[in-house]
Amino acid sequence: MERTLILVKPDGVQRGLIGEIIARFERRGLKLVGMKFIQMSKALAEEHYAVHKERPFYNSLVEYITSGPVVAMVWEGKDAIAAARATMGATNPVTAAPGTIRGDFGMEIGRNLVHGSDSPENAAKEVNLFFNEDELVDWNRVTDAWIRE
Ligand code: D4T
Repeated sequence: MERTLILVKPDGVQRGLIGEIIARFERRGLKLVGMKFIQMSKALAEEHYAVHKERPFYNSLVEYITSGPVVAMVWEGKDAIAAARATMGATNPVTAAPGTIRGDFGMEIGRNLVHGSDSPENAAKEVNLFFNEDELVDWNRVTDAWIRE
């Protein structure tokens, strides 16, 4: 079973899309194992986006992700990382397919509503960055037999 860190970014929160975004992961069949509503500190944002430190858009990324509260979540499932990224759509909402979160609600790369881990290594790092082990819930979902073969 794979886990992935998903963030509803400040634009998703401000635009009242928290429920809409969560519903898409939930309906897909991913299982929620952790969730919190937080204001990210600059230090947390800099660590989260450390891989982009040398990119020209790094400062605006940090400013954007700390500009208001975010919803941080851990979702679990078989191929959870790829499934979540497919549900989110391409990084740039303009090219994201209709039916995806970014394709349905976004217009610009700098306001792309959600973050999702892009590899198992990064997912492990990001989950640890946002959650302590005791904040993740191990639970049995009664519908699993109808979602997984
Ligand atoms: P995140 O990390 O937000 O889920 O986005 P992606 O995983 O889909 O995309 P990414 O790591 O390539 O980019 C991280 C973040 O930077 C913003 N960005 C990216 C930007 O503002 N300008 C750019 O040219 C690029 C490539 C958008 C997402």
